[in-house]
Amino acid sequence: AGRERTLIAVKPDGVQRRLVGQIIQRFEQRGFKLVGLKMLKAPEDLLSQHYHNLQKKSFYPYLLCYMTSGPVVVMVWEGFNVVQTSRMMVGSTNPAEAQPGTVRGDFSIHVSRNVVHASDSVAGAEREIQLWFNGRELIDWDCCDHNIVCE
Ligand code: YYY
Ligand code: MG
Repeated sequence: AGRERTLIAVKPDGVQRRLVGQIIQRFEQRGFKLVGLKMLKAPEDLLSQHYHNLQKKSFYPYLLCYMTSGPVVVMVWEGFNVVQTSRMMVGSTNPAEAQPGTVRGDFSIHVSRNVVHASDSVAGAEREIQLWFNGRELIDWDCCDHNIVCE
């Protein structure tokens, strides 16, 4: 369980608003380990696979337009229960319902511009990590505080 991984992405609005550092800081200070990080302009075919379950939604074309409007910063974070804890740290999909203290609850107001992505299940995380990263981009390393933050 200590090696669970999730995909976190700062979306184009988050990058434009210079929130990348603050978002990384939250995951670092929580105790998770960064194992992958890159910036890119996401190609449309990658996004259509990433959001394959939303293709029939009315907002889907707007979502694609937004996600290709600028670069994203994509990360893989590792640690105990990281998928569920990250979803809690990110907050509700609709920022109007996101608790203060969450990324969306602190930095956003509208569902179409909610700053950050977080995988919603362990299986979903594995799928998304494979989609966005190749194996060589994921770094196998030991963080010196591993046995301090987790049994
Ligand atoms: O996983 P999460 O990002 O919290 O929500 P999803 O239901 O997977 O939707 C992905 C993405 O789509 C959401 O972060 C914003 C956008 N979206 C939207 O623009 N309008 C909606 N009514 C619902 C979702
Ligand atoms: Mg989702």
